Parts: sequence; structure tokens; C-alpha cells
Amino acid sequence: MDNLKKAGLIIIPITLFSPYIYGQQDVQTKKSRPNIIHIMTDDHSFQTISAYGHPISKLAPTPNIDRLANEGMLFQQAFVENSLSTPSRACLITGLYSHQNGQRQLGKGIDSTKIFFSELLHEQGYETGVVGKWHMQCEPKGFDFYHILWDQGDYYNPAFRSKNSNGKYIKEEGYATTLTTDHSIEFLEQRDKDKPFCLLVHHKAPHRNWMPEEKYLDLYEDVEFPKPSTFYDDYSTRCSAASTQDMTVDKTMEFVHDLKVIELKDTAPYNKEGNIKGFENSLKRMTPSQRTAWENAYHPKNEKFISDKLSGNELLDWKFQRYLRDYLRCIKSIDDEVGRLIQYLEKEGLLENTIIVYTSDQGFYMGEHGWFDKRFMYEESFRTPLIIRYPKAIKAGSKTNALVQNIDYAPTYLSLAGIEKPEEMSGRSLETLFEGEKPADWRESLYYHYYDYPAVHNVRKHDGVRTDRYKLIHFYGEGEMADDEDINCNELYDLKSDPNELNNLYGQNGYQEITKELQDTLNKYRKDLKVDEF
Ligand code: SGN
Ligand code: CA
Repeated sequence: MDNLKKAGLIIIPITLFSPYIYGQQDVQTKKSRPNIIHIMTDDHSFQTISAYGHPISKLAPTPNIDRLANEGMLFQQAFVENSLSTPSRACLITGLYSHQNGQRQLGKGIDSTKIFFSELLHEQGYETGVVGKWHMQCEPKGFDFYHILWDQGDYYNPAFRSKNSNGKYIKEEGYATTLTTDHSIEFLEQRDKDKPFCLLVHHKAPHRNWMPEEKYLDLYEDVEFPKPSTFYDDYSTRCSAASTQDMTVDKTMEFVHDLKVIELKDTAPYNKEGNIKGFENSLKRMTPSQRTAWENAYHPKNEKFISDKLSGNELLDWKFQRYLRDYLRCIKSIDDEVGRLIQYLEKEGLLENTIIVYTSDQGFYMGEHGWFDKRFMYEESFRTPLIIRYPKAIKAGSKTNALVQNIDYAPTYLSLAGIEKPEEMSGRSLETLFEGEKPADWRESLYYHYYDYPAVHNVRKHDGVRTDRYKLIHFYGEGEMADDEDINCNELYDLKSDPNELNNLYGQNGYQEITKELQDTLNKYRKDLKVDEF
């Protein structure tokens, strides 16, 4: 009860739930409160989920994730506030923007005195669990059960910590995606079946360096994935940030760590020593049979690659294909395991009263602008997949274009549980979108803010706003890496005429009025949300 009191909340007695609180649904009893499963992958791009219809996904379909969309709602304009892991996880758990919850950067920040929605659900009788990647620099708060990976976690034989492991991380044999599902099912098996539950299933995959599961090491080997039309972007018309980043497939991707050509460990360029060691350690973690399968799959392909002595665009194309194939192999395992979890729920009779959410901690570049990684406010990393299946309230096969953001999950889960959201939470419940209509007062823009500079991949700090049609970005801050200069520069995009964001319209004739409108919106966010740097 403490956190509810702290938040000054009115607790609605369960027996008094009114149809008003629950929209068009029946009055709910404590027993019928929905279960919640939040499946969140790490770095999964919407381009690689076939329900979104992107050309890449047509060659590597995701039938199980698509099933959630076919039976639920596909969010076509879902975004994050800060396109990075720990900040995104902090937005999810607190319903607050990064500067409000403290987690602005990857490696530091979370203000763990903030209310986590898991605490409120727990206090109101939910059985709560989190499995897989936790990543934040604080203990999981408000969970009956946790089984979490060390830091980013390993793909093969990863180490997990749980309530029973005495604070220690213990190595388990298997593949991260499968083990994360195993422990999710373990939570579901051991739970108190008289209570509703909320489970966060946080996969490590498909995070860099995209190491596929044994059974998929050769999958897609004969498939040529299409390069995005912006692959050879020259960044003209943009602020300097787009060209000073360090995240290109061409220059940043490493032969050993990313592309897995261990044979080149002493010779190739673009190999960081720490990352070579990291990759060698990943291989050393494997059991003899896993290692043999790995060598059998990669060694002949690597030998051929070395003897082909590729250069120029042929070399770049080879890198792109290996990147895409490995990434999509990881997605194939994710899709299988989503299917396994759905099957378990079906078998247990839990599919009707469980809301299943599928999302990622942010989007990812599949070669757009020549990149991998994320961080920028450009669409592919700002946008994230979001699918919600909840047959009691959502019509099968529905779609929405409402602008939603990762600060909305906490309020959504609270409202589903009949708990009024703490006033401090900035997000808004998505429940009002479930019937397919956008409420008249739904937000018309989103605020974004990226802070992690100086840092790996060298993306400059920026904030901005996006409406249905336009995007205004402001890059700012002192140059602190290599030859970086101080930056104070704006970009404006018309997403209707330029969906790939190649043509920066800021300062161009004819765009003064829309620029002013967007600048006013941005200023209002900064003021209302008390943003303290920009
Ligand atoms: C690691 C990755 C980076 C990635 C960050 C953040 N390098 O440092 O490429 O941007 O994580 O990713 S790695 O080769 O060690 O994997 S995040 O998803 O956690 O935000
Ligand atoms: Ca991530």
C-alpha cells in the first residue's frame, strides 16, 4: 500500500469497479482482472516483422508474431522516447520521460525511488515476474519472481540471477532466447493461480553481435536481402551529426565481433581488441557440440570469403548480407519462442484473459542510411514494433495510426488492473485505443530526447518533436569526441513527401510557418516537462 499512499492515489475498491472505468467491458471482479504478458525484444526492427509488410520481412517471415497481429492490433506509429536500452526500460517501468526517471544514458541514471508500475500491480494483488534482460542499474522492484541476465547477457549458455541464487549469476546451458522462454513458463507454472499475473519477457536477442541458435546457423544462406534505398546515403542537407556518427555497416562493423570471421582476428582492419576478446569468450562459453556446429557452419563460409578477396561495393554487400542473415536467424528463434509461449497459454486456457504485448526496447537500422544500431530520432530507430492481442477488448486484425510511446505501457497496465495511474506518470493508457477509434483528445505529437554522448557510436545529443506528418530535430552540445565540433543545428522533414528523411527542409522558403508551429510545440514540451538541457 505504501507506494499508492506515496503517490496520493485513490485506491478503487475492486468490488466497486464501474463499467466507466473499464470502457465498454463488463464490471470486473478481482478474479477476472486480465493477466499481462509484455514481450520485449532487444533491438528488433519493425522492418523484420512480416505483419508490417516490409520487403526484408517477406523473405524471412515471422508467423507467430504475425499471429498476435492477426488476432490483435498492429500499432503503426509506435515510438520510444530515447532510443537506447536502459532509458527505454526505465520509460516502460516508470511511465516517465528519461529526464524524469533519471535514466538518460545507457550506463547510469535510474532514480529507483520512482514508482515502478510493477510495485503497484504487486500491491494490488498481481503476481509479478521479469525474465531475461533487466539491464538497469537497480534491483528489480515490485517483482515476486525474477530470473535476469547479467548486463547485456550472452547468447550461448548465459548466466542468470534469481531470488534463489544468493545474488550470484549462474551459467545455464542453452540458448538465451529458449532459456528466457523456459523461465517465463517456469514463472507461469509456479505462480499462485488465484491471482492475476504480470510477466515481463525480456529477450536478449536480436542485440549485437547477432549470434544465431545452433539449428539456424545456415538459415537464409541462399537468400539475398534487399538493400534499403538509402543505403548509400551521403548525408547532404543534414546537420553534421548524420555524418560524424560511428555506426556504418561499411566502416564500423567489425570483421570478427560482428561478422564472425574469427579467421581474420590477427589481420583485418576494423577490429577492436576488446571486441575480439569478447567474441573469443563467447565461443569459449560454448559446449563442445555447440562449438563444433558453429565451426562447421561458419568456417567454410569464412574461408570462401577470405579467398574471394572482395573489395569496394562487393565487400560492402557481403557485410550487409552476413549482417542481415545473422540478425534474421536470431529473429527466427524469437518467433519460434513467441509461438511456444502462445501455445503454452493456449494449452492452459489463458489466451482469453491475457493481454499479450509484443514490442522492442527500440527500433534498429537494417542498413538504412548505411547504418546498424539506433539512437537517432530518424524513423527506423525512433519507431518500434508494437502489437497487442487482447480478444476481450481488441478486434482481430485491427490497426491504429495513433501516436503512442513507451511511456504509455505503465499507465496501460495499471488501467487494465483497475489502478488509477499516479499523477506524476507522463504516459497515457493505450486502453482507450483498443476499440479502434482514436479519442478526440489523443496526443498530436511526440517528444524525443537522446542524451548518450560522448559514447560508443558517436551520436550527438538531440531532442525533437514528431507529428503525423512532420519532424523537427535539434542537435546540440559541445563536441567531445575525436574531431567533433560544437553543434547547434536543426532538421525538418516532411514525412509525407520524404519518408526516408533525406531532404532537410529547415530554413527553406515556404516552410517558415510549419517550422514555427513545430518549434512552438517543442518549446512547450521543454517548458511543461521541465526539460533541463537542450
Ligand atoms: C553495446 C553494443 C553497442 C550498442 C550498445 C547499446 N556493442 O555496447 O553496439 O549500441 O550496447 O545497446 S556490443 O558489441 O558490445 O554489443 S542497447 O540495446 O543496450 O541500448
Ligand atoms: Ca536495445
